[in-house]
Amino acid sequence: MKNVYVNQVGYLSSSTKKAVFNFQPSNFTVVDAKGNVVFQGTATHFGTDEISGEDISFGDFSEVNTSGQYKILAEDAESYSFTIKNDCFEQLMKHACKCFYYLRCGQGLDKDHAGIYYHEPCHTTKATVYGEDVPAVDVSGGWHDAGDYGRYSTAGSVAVAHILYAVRFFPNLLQVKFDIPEEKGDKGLLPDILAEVKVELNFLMKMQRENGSVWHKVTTFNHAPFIMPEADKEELFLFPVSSLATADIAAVFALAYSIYKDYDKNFAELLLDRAKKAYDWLEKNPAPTLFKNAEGSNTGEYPEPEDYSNRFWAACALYEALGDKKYYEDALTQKGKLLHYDGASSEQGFHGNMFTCFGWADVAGLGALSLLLKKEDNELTALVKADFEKEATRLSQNGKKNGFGLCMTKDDFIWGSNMELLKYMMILTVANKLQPKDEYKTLITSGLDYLLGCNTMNISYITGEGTNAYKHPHLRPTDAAGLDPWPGLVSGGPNCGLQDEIAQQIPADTAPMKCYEDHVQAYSLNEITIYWNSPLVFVLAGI
Ligand code: G3I
Ligand code: 9MR
Ligand code: ZN
Repeated sequence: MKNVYVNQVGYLSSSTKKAVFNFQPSNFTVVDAKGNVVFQGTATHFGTDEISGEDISFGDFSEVNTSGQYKILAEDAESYSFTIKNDCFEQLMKHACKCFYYLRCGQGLDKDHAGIYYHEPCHTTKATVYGEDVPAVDVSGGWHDAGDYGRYSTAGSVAVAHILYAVRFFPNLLQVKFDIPEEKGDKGLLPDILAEVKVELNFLMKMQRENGSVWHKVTTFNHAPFIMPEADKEELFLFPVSSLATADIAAVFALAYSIYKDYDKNFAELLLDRAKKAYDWLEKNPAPTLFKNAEGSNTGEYPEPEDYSNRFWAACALYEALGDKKYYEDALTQKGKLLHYDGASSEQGFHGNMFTCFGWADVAGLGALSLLLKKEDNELTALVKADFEKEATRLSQNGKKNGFGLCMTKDDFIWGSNMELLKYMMILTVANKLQPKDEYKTLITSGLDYLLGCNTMNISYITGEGTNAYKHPHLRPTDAAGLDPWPGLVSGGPNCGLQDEIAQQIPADTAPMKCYEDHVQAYSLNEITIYWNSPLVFVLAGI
């Protein structure tokens, strides 16, 4: 079938605008809502690329910048409609932020703020400390991780970090209002984004033990069936502490301290105190304490093979917050361990994407963001600046190898490929802040275009955004209630790994961009998580 792929939400008036064709029209037109032709362009043939597997042409219509609703016509095919506007992504940003509210655990969601997604308080019973004979602990609160009801310390810290670094780099995020219950600081109401993030920070504080260490996760022993959260009454377990969780929490609390101190002094002091306590524990326990699921338990493992990037992040974040040289020295030590572990050659002075990585596992890139915020002239800052530029250059080269101008290669189409893309878009956002370049902006635009429909599935990977947005996320509450999902949720996206039963029905030689199905049970393709939405918030704040 002939398709014209576009960003189904739309384009900022000033940005580059392109449509992608899976056929070879010689020209194309842009028509407005009344059917008037406002632009005629010629299409450029790209050829077949390895990520889409399709013979691609594309057309540029950047010249069209009058606000309005449009479509692209070429031969007998037409695109979905889209908007051109100055503030095209304002609603998307509100929706992306509100997703965290809908995922709140512990408290119920009230009808005033949640509407049809209202539910009773959930997961409020005390959690059993797995394998220990000690009293059960109240760790209620925070956000459900994803389509499941687990709450995981490393995943939660990283999601909060994406948002809070966004606040530091792009304070305009503090103005975004998305209709959540009000929360007071000591200087009046908190900005919505800080009120929402405080919910998760309060939970993460409960995950810290008296000795400063942090439980890796709290979940039922196995994933719940597809029931409402309040119907999930199975026993909750706190699974063992890890240095991964402890370091991530030290880092994110230090980062949060530097923001909340201007809004909520007592809360900020508490965060700092807890960050130091976690760091003390790390110092007393220098060997990695990694994590493995208990025998027979199937909830998220979030395993990591080492804790150097986590300790690097903690050291950088505390250094940024407090300025004590000791933390800087610690960061240098962890950098050495990371390079040694990875075997990355520093001879050309480039370390792959090690110091630009912001995932749930590799977090040295988050430490790099703290160094960039500190704005000091030192060895580590010079290193991470150079790495951001080199990684952005590599991404620019990737963008030339496919017809979508997308900065991804076939190896990026793994579980959560949309986050691989969003992480790259974060790198480009930061690189563009360090040294503005049109090609970085164009790549960010192409990334957003891809997520919002300019892809070979012709689908928007964000619920409710665009005419043909996916509708069946692997998400328990909406499925159990028989509701369409709320808007703003980022799907995991195409994954060549074919790691669930639905995905396994996709033929093995399918092109990476096509390894996707909008199916509620396809958890390796179509789940949602807090840390797939949080990098979207960062990227939109940057735009
Ligand atoms: O790192 C390797 C890479 O070297 C290799 O080339 C590639 C090809 O297979 O795989 C990469 O590893 C993948 C890993 O994620 C790193 O991103 C694994 O295949 C993949 O199975 C693994 O998926 C993770 C998944 O849990 C299973 O562990 C996802 O990243 C992670 O987001 C997801 O997290 C789940 C939680 O467990 C539970 N809650 C929902 C959440 C989202 O689905
Ligand atoms: O629903 C679970 C999802 O959140 C996880 O990402 C995924 C991998 O841990 O597991 C899903 O749960 C499935 C379980 O692992 C196996 N049985 C089917 C479950 C989904 O209904
Ligand atoms: Zn809950």
